[in-house]
Amino acid sequence: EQPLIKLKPQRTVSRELVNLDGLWKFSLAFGPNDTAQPWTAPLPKGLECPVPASYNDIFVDPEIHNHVGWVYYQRDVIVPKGWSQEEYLLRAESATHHGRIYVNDRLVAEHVGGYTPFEADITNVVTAGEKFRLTIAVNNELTHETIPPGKITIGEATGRRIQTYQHDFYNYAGLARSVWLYSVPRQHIQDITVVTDVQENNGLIHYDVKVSNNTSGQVKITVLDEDGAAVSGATGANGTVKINSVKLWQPGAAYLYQFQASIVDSNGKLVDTYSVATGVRTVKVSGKKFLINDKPFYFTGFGKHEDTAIRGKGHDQAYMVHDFQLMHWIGANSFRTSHYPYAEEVMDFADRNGIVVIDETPAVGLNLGMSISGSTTVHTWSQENINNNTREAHKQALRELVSRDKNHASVVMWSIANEPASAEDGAREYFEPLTKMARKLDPTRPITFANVGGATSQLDKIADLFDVTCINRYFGWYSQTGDLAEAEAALEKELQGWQDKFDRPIIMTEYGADTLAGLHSVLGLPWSEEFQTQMLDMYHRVFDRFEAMAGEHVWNFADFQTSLGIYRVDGNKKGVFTRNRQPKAAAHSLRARWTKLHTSS
Ligand code: GCB
Repeated sequence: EQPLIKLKPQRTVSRELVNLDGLWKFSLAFGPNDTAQPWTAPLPKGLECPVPASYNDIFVDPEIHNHVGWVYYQRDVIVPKGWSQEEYLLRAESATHHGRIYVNDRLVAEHVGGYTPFEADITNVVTAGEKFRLTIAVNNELTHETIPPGKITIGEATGRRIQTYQHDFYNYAGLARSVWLYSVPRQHIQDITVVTDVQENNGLIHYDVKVSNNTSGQVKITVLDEDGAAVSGATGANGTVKINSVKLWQPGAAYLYQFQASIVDSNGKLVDTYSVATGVRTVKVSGKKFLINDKPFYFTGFGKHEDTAIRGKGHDQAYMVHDFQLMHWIGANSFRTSHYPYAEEVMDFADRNGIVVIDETPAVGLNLGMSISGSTTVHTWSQENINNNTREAHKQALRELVSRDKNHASVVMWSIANEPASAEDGAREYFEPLTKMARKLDPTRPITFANVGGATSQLDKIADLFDVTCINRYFGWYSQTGDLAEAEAALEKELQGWQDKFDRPIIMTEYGADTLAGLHSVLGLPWSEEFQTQMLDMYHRVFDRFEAMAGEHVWNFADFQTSLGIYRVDGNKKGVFTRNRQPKAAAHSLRARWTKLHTSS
């Protein structure tokens, strides 16, 4: 059986890697019924689009910005001539939300789901040393049966297709992450799973290595410490390796071993090798505590977004490093990948930086009754809305997330969805199979979902299926607007309800207020920097009264772009930093609280 998602391409002594990022030719498809096959010929001369980047804000063209449907990216690629004895694959780290890869005229891979990678083995399609035309088609449409869901309507006057969706962040699309061509030996490692444990002073790595069917060689394991010294080893495709006097991976103090798996032939010759950076740590929920390495962990940090000006959701190393620097500066020890899996580079970087991650699927907006401009009376969990096909797509997204991110020490919990309609009839039937699947895919990490305001401890129908109570609340903003005394009472009541209901940790996974950087108010009126600060302070006062509180993630790390709407002025302004990462006043009060929390614990 082929692993669902292959190991992130790595250059090792047995594997080579060609990065295909850069400027690609770019073109829109003309319509949904377009019968043209643009991949069969060079795209017309004209537009070039950078990869990685969302295409929407690159061009000064509303037609492109608002496009609904397929777009095409194209470039020439040469398979290195030295690869004639190897297998070689193309890999797109993401194509939002539906991608097709064509080599010359031929379709070689197709994938639905915008935030996880997919590949094509092209060994038998192109000869080593030859040039080929690579076209990647990307479609941004969201329907009630995709994850995330959305809806396409037809403009009455224009006949134009209009995409709407229930989440507020903008539906950026395109090739927002890297594209690779890479080689693996004929006999190769297909997948590696590591699970770590600690016994007294020693670390254990339980492992499972999957190799290609044709493999005749033996699997050998070597574990190297950060100085490159071999500290443990084993033979065989699965088993346990022990590290004496282990250095643990700790929040804020990462330590990573290299778990090196190799295939060695009968003459002792190395056939293939691949390394997984492995942090040894344990995660457990015990009563009201979230334990990392058996110590209570209190989450401080943010719900984030992959979002920057011009690039949209394009992965950018400068922003990534800077964002982590800012998290460190402000005393954030963690973040949630709201509301979709982030670039794999971000997960690697979190591992190396000791930042803890709640890893979320792209299941956002499974909630049709929710609308910030007024309430509706639709039924979310129904054949015409979120139905069994949606759930199948959701299951697939979950499988791919776990398959991709299972080896990251930084990932301590899976978030199955953001703000589903968990108080509506049908929610339990929808979620129970998903929670079962998540536990089967990964019995080692707790699971959660981010509960929506209104689905209180009395009304919610699914929270008992999960391990940790994560709630998103906006008392003082969407309700009790501007009235922090009323909001405080409401928040207190809400937390009391959850604490009484379950003997387990509670994390506030969203709380915040839209804040226009530079707007000040001596009265602390909404939208001002003073209000944001005062509102967060109020939440913190309340959190500190509850024993079950295990964390606080402010919404959001930075301002981000949204779909159009009268509630948003050039995007969502709940950032503690502006879109270009300047601190608002609240950044300083958060910093004071969080750095103190961490020095006193
Ligand atoms: C929420 C959503 C988040 C929104 C936020 C807001 O509850 O989970 O995606 O951006 O509220 O600011 O309205």
